[in-house]
Amino acid sequence: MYSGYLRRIYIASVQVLMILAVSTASSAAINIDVDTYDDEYDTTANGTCSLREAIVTHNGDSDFGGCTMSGNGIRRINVPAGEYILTRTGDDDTCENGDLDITETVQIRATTVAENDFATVNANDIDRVFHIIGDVDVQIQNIIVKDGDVDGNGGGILKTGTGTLELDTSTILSNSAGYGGGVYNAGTGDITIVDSTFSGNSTTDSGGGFWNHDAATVTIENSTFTGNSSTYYGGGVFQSQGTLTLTNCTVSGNHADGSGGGIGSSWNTNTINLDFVTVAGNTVGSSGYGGGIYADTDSTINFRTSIIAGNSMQSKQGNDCYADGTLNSNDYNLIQDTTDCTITGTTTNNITGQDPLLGPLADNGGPTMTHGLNEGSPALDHIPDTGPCTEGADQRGITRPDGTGCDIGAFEGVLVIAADAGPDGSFPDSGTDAGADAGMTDAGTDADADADADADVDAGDGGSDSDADTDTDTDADTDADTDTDTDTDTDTDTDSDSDSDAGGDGVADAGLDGSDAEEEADEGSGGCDCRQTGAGFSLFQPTAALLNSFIQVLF
Ligand SMILES: [Ca+2]
Ligand SMILES: [Ca+2]
Ligand SMILES: [Ca+2]
Ligand SMILES: [Ca+2]
Repeated sequence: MYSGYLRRIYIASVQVLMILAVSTASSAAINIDVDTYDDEYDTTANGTCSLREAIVTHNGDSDFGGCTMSGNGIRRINVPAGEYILTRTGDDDTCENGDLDITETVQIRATTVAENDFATVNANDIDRVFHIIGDVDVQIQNIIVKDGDVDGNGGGILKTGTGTLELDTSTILSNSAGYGGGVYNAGTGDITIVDSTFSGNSTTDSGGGFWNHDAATVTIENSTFTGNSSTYYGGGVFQSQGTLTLTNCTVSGNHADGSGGGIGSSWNTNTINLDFVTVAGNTVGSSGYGGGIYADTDSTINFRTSIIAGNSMQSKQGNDCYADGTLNSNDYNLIQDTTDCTITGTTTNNITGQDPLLGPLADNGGPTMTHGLNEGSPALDHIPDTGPCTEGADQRGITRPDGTGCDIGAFEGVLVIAADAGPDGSFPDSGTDAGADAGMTDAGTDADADADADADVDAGDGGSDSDADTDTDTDADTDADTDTDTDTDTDTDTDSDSDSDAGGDGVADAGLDGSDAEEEADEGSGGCDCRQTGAGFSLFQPTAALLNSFIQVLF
């Protein structure tokens, strides 16, 4: 689904990962290789080693269930790509049933990584997925943590203790919990999250995607939170203690019934830092303040070089932001709507009241989804390359700056939509119309800017389609071009011919070339007989998803 250039970047990245994986694999490790997708817990070893049994083996430092420890060094569980569905119901902390309880330092990683081919651990709503207990260090790499469900803390992952947790190139997907739908931190150890996605997680309290509840230091880089929801604070991210820093991250399309649709903080003294972050399209319900970000009384949110735009509240205050505590600007932000939002700090080079012209959340290259910047965005090149441009690459890994300066937010560069103009029946074609056609922002050269609402690709007009498309085609012709398109040409179309496909060819009137005997006289003042192009394109209706797949980036 990548364009050629991005595919090459992706393949190159995978190759680098593979090289790293090989080099890592050759380093000293106590390896356990999982070799069954079944959720086994065999007190008498049966010859196959499940993920659950592998964790038990490391926890107990003794071969179990068919798993065999080998080597020495760091502890590692190698998990082939595919889906591992947890089926053993029951609530314990011994890893026999329900969630996978980890009580020993370990690295769990997928071993045969390819595009869309990670290892999925699916709790199938019987319990959470991973429960990290005690002062142990855990690394989870290339794993999709899916469909955990608990009434308590952490639907996907619950972490306690003073050890560290690293989530690397992983996805926390569709988990639900009472507190912290995706991941809940109840320990003081550092948490690092890189190149990961939190999507579709939910909670009946706060922290739809992630809740940092303890005095931990949380570092999140190059990651995306989208489609998460909470009943109280923080649809995407919530913090009630500690320090949480988001760098090169996207927080998009999350919802809280309470305050902080994208990011919220409350309860105890805590600090959130945003650096090159895009917070867009998040919402709060009728009791909520701050559709994008919300800082409660004891909270400070420091933000710089970040976009906060297109978020909305329902009936309280602060579409993009709201502070009962402190929203401290460290400059070079773009805040679209500052109504009811008190911002302190350095605001000299902030942009306010402007639309950043974001593209849709999409696969723009790199391991996570991002919002691209359309041409003309005020966020482009706003940050001088020296000084405030502290990040040498964007969320995708694209080098900053592109152009004359660094761009505000998580994405560097200009989105360009692949040419799709010509009525040549192929896609993408070689035309120059990069137009909207399916609701996307027109970045192209088509003079009419694709303002017509019809579904045709609107390219054959060469910019001459100035009619208002109200043609109701009152003529009586019954040939194939009976105007099934929705254009509504303003010409009055007095064509009173009664041709009934005089050409006899049963196909759309070939139009203005004079070659078809049924040539109509209703070209109208606009000069565009759109019925012809409409008929010609009836076989091709590009979807937004298909268009998204052809988004490219200018370098
Ligand atoms: Ca077994
Ligand atoms: Ca447990
Ligand atoms: Ca358990
Ligand atoms: Ca730039």
